[in-house]
This record gives sequence, structure tokens and C-alpha cells, in this order.
Amino acid sequence: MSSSDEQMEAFRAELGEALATGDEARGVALARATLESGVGPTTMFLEGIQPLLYEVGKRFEKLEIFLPDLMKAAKVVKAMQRDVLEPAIRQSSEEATELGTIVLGTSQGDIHDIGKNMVGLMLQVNGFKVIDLGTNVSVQDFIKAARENKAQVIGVSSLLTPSMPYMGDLIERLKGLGLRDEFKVIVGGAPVTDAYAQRIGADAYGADAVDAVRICRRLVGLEE
Ligand code: B1M
Repeated sequence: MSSSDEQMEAFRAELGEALATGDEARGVALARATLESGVGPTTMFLEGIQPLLYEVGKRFEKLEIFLPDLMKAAKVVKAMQRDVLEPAIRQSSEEATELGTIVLGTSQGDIHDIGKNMVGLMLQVNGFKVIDLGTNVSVQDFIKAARENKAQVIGVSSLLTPSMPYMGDLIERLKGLGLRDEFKVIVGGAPVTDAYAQRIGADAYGADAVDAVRICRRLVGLEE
């Protein structure tokens, strides 16, 4: 095991305790210390925080923990994002707005936004203008915002199986309005797969926040 593997393992062990107790201050201090030790904010998120949240989800599914525990964990991660990761990611990148405009949101019925926010941040710091519509966004509101902002891409995140069909509804509605060729559609979120994206006729599937940037560059006609 390399020293960086060991470091991430130690990070996940300590973060696990902070998530379990809902200790925001501990999570934020850990993120700061980890950043100072040389681990980049994106690596910290994708290799440290995201797998741990998936683990929390599995324990919830097995009824080992309950909704208040999910809420505690989410609160800690949001504080880490807000106080440490987001400022660090913004500082290390130059923002520009010439690559294209993306309307982003979490699909109807779904309030999960940790992953969606990371996708939006990574897109912004990589030169896209992001219109973030938040969570529980209706098909109608996605289309309205895309038209008003002359977006090239509509991005939909979904973490709940019952909310995933709205992504297909969006594509059907675009077709019905004769707008399918105006906007590329990228979908993502833990239960979404490439196969699902293809089945509903989306233009692309994003596996994580870094992948989303690579794909959105392609969708607006730039090299990957
Ligand atoms: Co909820 N939750 N939750 N939850 N929650 C899940 C999603 C669940 C899988 C847990 C489980 O049972 N194993 C399960 C859904 C089951 C299903 O339908 N498939 C679930 C459930 C059931 C629920 C409730 C219904 C629980 C209840 O009330 N009884 C409820 C739903 C409320 C609602 O939405 N209407 C609920 C509530 C909550 C909290 C509010 C407590 C909290 C969310 C807080 C918040 O987001 N503000 C929460 C949490 C924290 C989770 C888990 C544990 C973690 C989610 C997360 O942040 N993951 C989650 C378990 C899991 O995900 N397996 C779970 C980390 C995040 C970085 O990953 O979002 O996948 P992710 O994003 C990644 C990639 O997927 C990708 O890039 C991101 C960054 O790398 N990506 C995109 C995401 N969107 C993209 C879009 C793109 C491209 C890439 O292009 C547009």
C-alpha cells in the first residue's frame, strides 16, 4: 500500500467518525489538514468523501443506521464542501465563461445535491457558465431555463430511482416541443448508468464530477 493510499485510508477512518457524530468542526478541520498535507481537493472528494457517503448509504439500506444519521453525515460533508473544498478548487482554477452554458439541477422529487453541487463547481472552474436550478426541478423549469439562458447543455442529476424517469420525460418533452436538437442532455447520479442514459435517449452519462467536465466539453464541440 502506498503512503497516499494509507493517507486516504486514515482520512476515511477519521471522517467516518465525524460523519457518524455529525461533527462539522471535525470534518472541516480534517479537510483543512488533509489539504495542507498536499492532497488536492478533487482527490479528497472523489477518493475520500464520495466512497464514504456511498458506504453510509449502504448501511442505511441495511437498516444499520437511519434517516437522522444520513442527515448528520450530509451536514458534515456540506460544511467541508462550503468551507474548504469549494474555496480550494476555486483558488486553483481560473474561471471563465466562454466554453458554454449549462443548466443544471436535481430531478423532480429529489433533494440530493452534494454530487450535483460538485459537478456544478467543477464545470464552473473549468470555464462553463452554470445556471444551477437547485433540487426538485421540474421538466418544465429545466426547459424554460435552458431557453431563457440560451444554454447548450441541460444536466440532470438523480439519486432516487423514482425520480429517474423524469430524465426520460425531459427528453420526450424536448422532442415534443421540437427542441431536441437545441440542447444536449447529460444525466448522472449514483443509480444512473450509461445504459440507462442510452435507453432514455440522453446524449451522455457522467460517472463523476471530473467525467462530467470531460463530457460537457465534448457536448459543446471541444476536444475531450
Ligand atoms: Co438519501 N438516499 N434519501 N439522503 N442518500 C440515497 C440516494 C440512497 C441510495 C441511500 C440508500 O438507501 N442506499 C437512497 C435512494 C434509493 C434509490 O431510490 N435508489 C436514498 C433515500 C431512500 C433517501 C430518502 C427517500 C430517505 C427517506 O426519507 N426515507 C430521502 C429522499 C429525500 C428526497 O430526495 N425527496 C433521502 C434523504 C437524504 C438526505 C437529505 C438525508 C441526504 C442528502 C443531503 C443532500 O444531498 N443535501 C441523503 C444522503 C446523504 C444520501 C447518500 C447516503 C449519499 C448521497 C451523496 O451525497 N452521495 C445516498 C447513498 C448513495 O448515494 N449511494 C442516499 C455522494 C455524492 C458525491 O455522490 O450524488 O452520486 P453522487 O454524485 C457523484 C456522481 O454520481 C456524479 O458526480 C458526483 C460527484 O462525483 N453525478 C453526476 C451526480 N450527478 C451528476 C450529474 C451529471 C454528471 C455526473 O450530469 C448532469
